[in-house]
Amino acid sequence: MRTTLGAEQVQALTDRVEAAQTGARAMPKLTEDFPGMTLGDGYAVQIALRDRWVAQGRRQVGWKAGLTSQAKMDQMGVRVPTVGFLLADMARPEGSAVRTDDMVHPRVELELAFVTKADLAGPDVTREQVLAATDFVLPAIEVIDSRYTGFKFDLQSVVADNSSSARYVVGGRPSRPEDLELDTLGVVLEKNGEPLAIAATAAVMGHPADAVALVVKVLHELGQTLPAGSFVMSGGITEAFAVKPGDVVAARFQSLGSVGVRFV
Ligand code: 0L1
Ligand code: MG
Repeated sequence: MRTTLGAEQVQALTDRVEAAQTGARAMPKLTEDFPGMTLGDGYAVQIALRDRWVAQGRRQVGWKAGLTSQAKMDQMGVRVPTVGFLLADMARPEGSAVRTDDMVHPRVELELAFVTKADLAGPDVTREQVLAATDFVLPAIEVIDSRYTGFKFDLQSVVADNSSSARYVVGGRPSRPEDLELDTLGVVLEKNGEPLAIAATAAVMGHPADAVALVVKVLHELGQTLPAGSFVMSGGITEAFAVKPGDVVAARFQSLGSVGVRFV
């Protein structure tokens, strides 16, 4: 990927993103100060943040695909799917109370998560290769939190902000991919007992395994691979919905069960 920022600028922007994330503070888009920033620069900041946190002892468990459904792209006005890293300490237990005071303006998404059993690498991984490399899938809720003012950003800025990654919750029944049609699973997202959105998993790039293939392709462009044992969230099936203290969210997946969480 083409980059324009020097190492010092990448570190300075990494400091800025880290401060916004850890302090739950909204910031202007990075492109306001660096209008020539490229997508490659956004990923350079994201990977620098990942490397910094891993060096501090935080453990990476995998990756997420973002903006993989038409509903999400329409909602955010961005046309290209993105990737973000997931750390073990971003996970919250199913049914637990998730704090909102350490986030800027959290939103929830309902996603199909994959756990892999074989390495995946390269620019042209197929849906079939992803499915063969998948140990099991399970329902997940992603809590995203853009650190940009008003949840408004461009592609370069959102990638630098780790594609708005914040928290995630998994639950339901882990299931083998060969036992299911992963593209035709119906899903319902409920908030406070009311259905907010009803959709099917095909909304994610036609098939959620294609989003995992896209993650592998982007990782290849960044000189990385997806090792066996990775946890991958394949992207929101519907648009994202804002949550506030007191809200209870449940994601119900056909054949896979439910996952729920409440916000405090
Ligand atoms: O998980 C996602 O789809 C988030 C991607 C980044 C854009 C956003 O914050 O909605
Ligand atoms: Mg997501």
